[in-house]
Amino acid sequence: MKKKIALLTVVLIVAMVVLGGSMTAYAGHQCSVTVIIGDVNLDGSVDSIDLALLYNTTYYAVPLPNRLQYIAADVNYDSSCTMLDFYMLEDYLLGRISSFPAGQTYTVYYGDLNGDQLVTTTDQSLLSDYLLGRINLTFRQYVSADVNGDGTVDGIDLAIITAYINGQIQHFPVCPQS
Ligand SMILES: [Ca+2]
Ligand SMILES: [Ca+2]
Ligand SMILES: [Ca+2]
Repeated sequence: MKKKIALLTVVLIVAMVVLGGSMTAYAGHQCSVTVIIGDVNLDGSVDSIDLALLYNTTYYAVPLPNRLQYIAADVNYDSSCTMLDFYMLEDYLLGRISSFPAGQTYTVYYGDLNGDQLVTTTDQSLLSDYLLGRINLTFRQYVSADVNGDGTVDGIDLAIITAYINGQIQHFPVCPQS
């Protein structure tokens, strides 16, 4: 009988450690996506195809389908996608420059608008300010704010971020559930 209780205690402790551990991991779970700067078509390499795509976007005003592409396309990091980015990408591909002001890669942490890699009330306030028309969001902020991944930043994203901060949900819909 004593043995059985001891075994049960061990099983309970193991279960608590395993469950507790996974719960902590869940609470801290937050996904990210990394973009290679200059890789406008998001295929993993920076080449002439990206330059052609950037030309279409900047010269003919053909919109890029994915907001992540704007992060990749804004190589001079002035929060807009213009011919200046095109010329800079051209210089890069011709070997005239070896780096971009925007850096080599950028990692978007979903829900994190102020770039501290955490999701807090600061991010919530930035998003409400944007929704109220008080501020603009950069390409990087826009992608991070779209936590349901529908390509638009709106009140639904704010509701999801609020629920996340309040501990009502542990995952953003945009994040893959494993
Ligand atoms: Ca590419
Ligand atoms: Ca730019
Ligand atoms: Ca959204």
